[in-house]
Amino acid sequence: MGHNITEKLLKSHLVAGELIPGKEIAIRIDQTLTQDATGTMAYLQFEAMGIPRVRTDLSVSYIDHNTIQIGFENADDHRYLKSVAQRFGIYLSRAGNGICHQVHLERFGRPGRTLIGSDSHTPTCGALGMLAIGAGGLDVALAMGGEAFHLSCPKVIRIDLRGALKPWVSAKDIILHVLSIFTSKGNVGYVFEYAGEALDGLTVPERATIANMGAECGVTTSVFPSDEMTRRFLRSQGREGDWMPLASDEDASYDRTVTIDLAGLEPLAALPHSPDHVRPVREIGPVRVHQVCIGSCTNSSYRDLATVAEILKGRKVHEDVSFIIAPGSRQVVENLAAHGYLSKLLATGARLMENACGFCIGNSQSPPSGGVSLRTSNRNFYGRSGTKDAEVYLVSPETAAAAVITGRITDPRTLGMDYPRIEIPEVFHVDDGMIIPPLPPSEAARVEIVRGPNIGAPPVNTPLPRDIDGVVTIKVGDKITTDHIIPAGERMKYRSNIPLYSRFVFELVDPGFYERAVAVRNLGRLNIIVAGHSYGQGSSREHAAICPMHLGVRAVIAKSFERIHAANLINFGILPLTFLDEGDYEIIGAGDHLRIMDIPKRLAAGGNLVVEDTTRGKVFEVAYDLTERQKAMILSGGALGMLKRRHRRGKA
Ligand code: MIC
Ligand code: SF4
Repeated sequence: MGHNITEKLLKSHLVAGELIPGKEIAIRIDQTLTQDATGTMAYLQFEAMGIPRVRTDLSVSYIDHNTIQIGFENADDHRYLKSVAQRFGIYLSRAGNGICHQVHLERFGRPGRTLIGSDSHTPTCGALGMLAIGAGGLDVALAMGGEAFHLSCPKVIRIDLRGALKPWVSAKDIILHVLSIFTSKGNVGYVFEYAGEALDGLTVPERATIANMGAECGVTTSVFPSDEMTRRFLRSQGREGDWMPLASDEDASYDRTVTIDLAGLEPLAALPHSPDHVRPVREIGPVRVHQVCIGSCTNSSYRDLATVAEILKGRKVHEDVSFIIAPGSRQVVENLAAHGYLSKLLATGARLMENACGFCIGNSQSPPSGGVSLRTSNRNFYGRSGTKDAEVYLVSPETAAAAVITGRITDPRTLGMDYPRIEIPEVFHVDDGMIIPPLPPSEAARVEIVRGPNIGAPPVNTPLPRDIDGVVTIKVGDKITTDHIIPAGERMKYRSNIPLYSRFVFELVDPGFYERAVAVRNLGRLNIIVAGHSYGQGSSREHAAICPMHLGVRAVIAKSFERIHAANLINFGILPLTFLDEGDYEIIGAGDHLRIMDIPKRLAAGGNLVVEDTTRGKVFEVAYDLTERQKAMILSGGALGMLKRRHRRGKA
């Protein structure tokens, strides 16, 4: 039988396991990417592994998240990242060069290759026919060290795109529609593979918008074929030589097929506070808008910004609206400028921001109190914008532009103008001057690594005790995101300083958590988190595991987990346990005293773990989904601890 694209990519990189959905496999990783907010920790971990140079075909370190630099911390991190890149053979994309996913798509992504990145939107490069997966920094560090990447062999859903988009409807509306079908939970362990005649009309940056937000569905990744469109895009980047064709076989099979008629789509929006809370824009009504932000790794390509410029040409921003533009890359800005679009945007009253994550991660441009913000980004989680009571809607660039003019949520089809269709340059102006290439090994070995006072040692957990004597320090509901667990925004500058950053764990949900967790830890007990479905949605930030670990959290009992977060918990020696009977979730209360006995023995036997809630006088069982490799990792206190011990044994 023939293979689909996902199977082909997995098969050509498989180093262990069999391609049986649900079974653990290991694949070889060709490329890695990191960004600064997760990268410092990833490189500290890489350093701890004691490997002289990265063993991938290509590794790139991007500086795009913490570029506001209030205080010395981030500038110190940037300096550290540069020195590490030079020491270990890594490309460095400097601050101001652009958002990692946009730049990687433009300059480095290659069809047929594997990529893992310490950022959950790494699947953006799936638009090029890559197998691109988001992971925790430690997994990326291991891949840089030449270790295979372990994952559960995914099931593949084919999304067949038919027909053609109507005017004013664009790629963002396709993925919002996909989110309305699949929602943001229950898709762990799947890959979305796009197919169908409509792909002929979708450029690579449009495909990238779709692949990018597959992350919000929680899938392992999204994949597109590599076809003539892909070739054209690579040619426009001066990289046609990187092209290879990649398509599914005629008789390939899929777990399921969903067909979408693009002609039936209309402008959509994700309402506060979840990307899957999708409604047609025309049904929302003329809600007053205070801010419009266009950018982020989802919608900041040349096509997106040039379209906005054409819609807004000759108009002025509504007086109640603050209009923010954050282009995806320096290349996008330079090409917009060369074709006259940048001046059109500026003449409209756009506030031009750096080519970085910026507003999307809430480290700048927070909306006013109770304000409504229309954004082209991918996440509108509660509080992420930096203003707790703000209402953030996720929309296409076209719908965002309509609100710039009217100051209201407006269906762009009602603007009464012709839909501008943008000519995409056959060849982009390309300048890689802001990317520092790796040094040759002899020079690299002499580079001194520069560490500022904000940069601590990578934290390592202790081996798991036989019994957990713990307290439920917090009980949370469904869909708790990593933004809830450890906020980014203005707190993100402490990413390299775990003791300091840990003070903000659950800050948005329960500001008393930190004090309580420390009190429990000081009593010599362990902390336990109890949660509902889809715990750890959203980002790949391993700080959502590291900081709780630092506070003595040793187990999370949830109804279900998101993939990257579960992997991060395991990597740092925290047990991810699931309720066998969801009724037990209702019984446990915050503050309860729990005992989980004989853990190593029970893990070895493969049976469920038994939890005794001594406060309620209840005993119940919990399950776990751990391979033998992961069990060993948890028992020895996480991946780094295990690796260090392995190295010590190797040396002895
Ligand atoms: C995000 O969009 O939430 C981030 C910030 O890019 C994160 C990574 C991080 O927390 O550093 C992600 O998506 O993985
Ligand atoms: Fe940056 Fe936002 Fe994309 Fe995360 S989602 S990588 S913060 S632009």
